Amino acid sequence: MKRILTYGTFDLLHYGHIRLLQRAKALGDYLIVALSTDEFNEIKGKKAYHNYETRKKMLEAVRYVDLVIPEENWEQKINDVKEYHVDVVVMGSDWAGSDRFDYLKDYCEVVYLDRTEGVSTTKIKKDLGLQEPKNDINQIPTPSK
Ligand code: C2G
Repeated sequence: MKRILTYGTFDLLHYGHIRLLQRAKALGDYLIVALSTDEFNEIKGKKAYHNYETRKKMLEAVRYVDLVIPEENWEQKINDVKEYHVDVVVMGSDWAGSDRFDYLKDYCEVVYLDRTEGVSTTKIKKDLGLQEPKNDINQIPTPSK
């Protein structure tokens, strides 16, 4: 049983995430996703649209995912690899060579898969106009009824 582990926020689950999970699972038999908690997202400087529980439920519904665990800090990865007997850590190529992952090569294989071009959670939010509203000082306040 070859065990694969990947990390991420997986907010507004999209085709780029699904392709990553699909290719990661194809490298082995069991795929674990360490999902960034809302608190860790704050540390990462990310504000997810869906909270952790919702993002977890969505990932658990993906056929390639066998287990979802919380990602609470940058430091837990070696422990995760040992605790879950991980053979391969997989990340998208935007993480290639990162000191957040390359050191894991002393404990398991580390594979970076090409990122899917043209889609991202940030792009979806922007295209849907979900970006945080800017304080438009010129906005004329609507008169209260
Ligand atoms: N991804 C991808 N193609 C995209 C978008 C994302 O392959 N178009 C991959 C990313 O490279 C990552 C995974 O999908 O491997 C999850 O992406 P994010 O949720 O953006 O993850 P990130 O915020 O990079 O969190 O400790 C590591 C962090 O938790 C990784």
